[in-house]
Amino acid sequence: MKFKNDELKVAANAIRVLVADMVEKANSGHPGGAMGQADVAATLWLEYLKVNPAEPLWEGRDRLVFSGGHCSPLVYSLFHLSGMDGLSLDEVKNFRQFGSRTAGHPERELIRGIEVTTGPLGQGLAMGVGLALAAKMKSARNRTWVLCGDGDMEEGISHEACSFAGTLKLGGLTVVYDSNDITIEGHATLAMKDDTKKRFESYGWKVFECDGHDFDSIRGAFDAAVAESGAPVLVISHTHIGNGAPTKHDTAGVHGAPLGAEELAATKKALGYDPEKSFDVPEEAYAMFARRAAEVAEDAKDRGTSAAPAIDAAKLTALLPAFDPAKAVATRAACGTVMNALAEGCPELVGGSADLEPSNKTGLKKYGWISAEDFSGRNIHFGIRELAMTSIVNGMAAYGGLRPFGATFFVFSDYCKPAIRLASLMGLPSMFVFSHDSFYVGEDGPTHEPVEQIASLRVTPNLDVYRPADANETGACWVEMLKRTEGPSCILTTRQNLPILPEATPDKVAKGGYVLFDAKGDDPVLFVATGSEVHLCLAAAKELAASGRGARVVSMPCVELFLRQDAAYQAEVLPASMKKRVLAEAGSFQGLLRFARDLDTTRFLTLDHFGASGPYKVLAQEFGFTAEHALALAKEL
Ligand SMILES: Cc1ncc(C[n+]2csc(CCOP(=O)(O)OP(=O)(O)O)c2C)c(N)n1
Ligand SMILES: [Mg+2]
Repeated sequence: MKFKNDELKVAANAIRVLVADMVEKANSGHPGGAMGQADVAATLWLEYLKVNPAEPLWEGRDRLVFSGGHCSPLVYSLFHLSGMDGLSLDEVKNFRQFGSRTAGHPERELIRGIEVTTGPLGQGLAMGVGLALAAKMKSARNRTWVLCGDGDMEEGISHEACSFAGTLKLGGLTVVYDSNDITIEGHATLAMKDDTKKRFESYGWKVFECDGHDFDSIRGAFDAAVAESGAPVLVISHTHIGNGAPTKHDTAGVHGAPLGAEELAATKKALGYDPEKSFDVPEEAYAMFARRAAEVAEDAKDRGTSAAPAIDAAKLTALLPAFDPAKAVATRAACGTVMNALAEGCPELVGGSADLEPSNKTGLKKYGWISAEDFSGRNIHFGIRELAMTSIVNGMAAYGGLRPFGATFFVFSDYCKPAIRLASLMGLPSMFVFSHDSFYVGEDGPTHEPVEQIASLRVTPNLDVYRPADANETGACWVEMLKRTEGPSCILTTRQNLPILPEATPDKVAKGGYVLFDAKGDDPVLFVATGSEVHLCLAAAKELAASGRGARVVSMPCVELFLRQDAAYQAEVLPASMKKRVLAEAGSFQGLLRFARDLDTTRFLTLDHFGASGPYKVLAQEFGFTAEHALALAKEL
């Protein structure tokens, strides 16, 4: 569908004025970037983008990402004008108010049609790469469009994600860069002087430029973008921030503050609007969006909406490998064995590592590695790009129909953290495998030995953190991770071998924490442990029991899952009466702190300082990670 240029101008100005009114009424928000992108956004939506506002999750839809989440008034204008998920004018008027769907930054969970939550600059761009990659891997024909700005280009993640996309010659992806040369502190060149065009060309992208206020120029670039199928495309759209505001356009001041009554009135006058009226949308604008919606709806008619793949837990559990009880195995190795077994029953499982696959053991051996020439494999070389990997996994999870994972050393989860947080906020079922989970890494030393990471992940809302104690727990944890659809999970695995726990059955692990060993006796000590420390506690508890004292060991592979069990089960596993407790985990004491009942009768077998370089057996002695020390701590109680 093509509109006349002066028709597009009507739509673009309707967006501009709505944006300005929204920010003015809320007395909060960012009008500049949204107003500056109005011409590009109107052209994209009305002539190129395939979305069906009446069926926001239609499977064949183009995916649109607003990477500059601060430009949310642009999102809400487009969604209201087109009727996306029924967004009403009253909701637009409620911009940024408590409980409204028109939140400060666009949130995936609030309005269907917002593909991914954005706000932390750069991540939208990387998730766009993930959406485009998912489309390729599913042989889908939809396109991915990303709108982004100077901030996204300055962020390091843009380099990681776009280099990755160039390597894969990721066609179907168009990134429209709103190059207005303004950020918060002033002109963009204050902090960025690289040549974006050359930079992207060096990644293998096709780059086109346009005047983002000239509809023919915009169409020229978009037509070229759509015609390109063998590479990702960057459209550098030269615009003026705050375009339409007579005195404030082109200034940093219009980035993130209301125009003010005077400038707003002058803007409306200049655009032919009545300065006395607010939220006054011309019927002609609604009619144009309705015509476009009808056109796409016709196209969408015979195609469904994407449903999350149903995970059959019983079927997956039956696929779990049996581990020889006599043979100690590192949980990273068990993890690889388990993933390969589950991959058979879960065709949606795809992913890769940030260049550490031989260490993480995450390769799905029966399946190929994707490349620019062939996307039929299930393994991905993410390259040494942990943050982009995590965001790309999120984008793939957001696409639907895939269960993607990323992997690296646990200590580098810090590099992944901003995107893990966003996955948690969005409730996306992204999965992460973090091997080398503690100081037991040994010789690589403190740069590679996680300490505070486990506690910091556990304080992230809506994130499940699994730290299995053996191969059997590892398998059961994987089934739990695949069952989860409402948020991300990560699994921490060991480099070193661990004995097998035949008692660790999937039904027990499914409760997050369970009684692994229980000896009745006087004055009992309760051990709560995760991962490798379960074995130290088990040895200590057996000693205590042999001396006639009560001793219980609770293995706690997933604190979050345990805390979702009913109160009765939790009390049964951790009776309030058992106040004498040893909490054991090779990381910060804060990781298991919530299981202390009384600090005076609690001992911590934890690591509260950085590790060191050396053979892990020496480090374990030095740091007190021995059964003797666990026993001594218990005896102190
Ligand atoms: C990771 C991250 N850092 C900082 C910010 C705060 N912030 C929001 S917008 C912005 C400037 C963005 O400039 P640009 O992308 O050019 O947007 P424009 O001013 O053109 O609208 C900054 C620093 C953020 N949202 N995310
Ligand atoms: Mg800018």
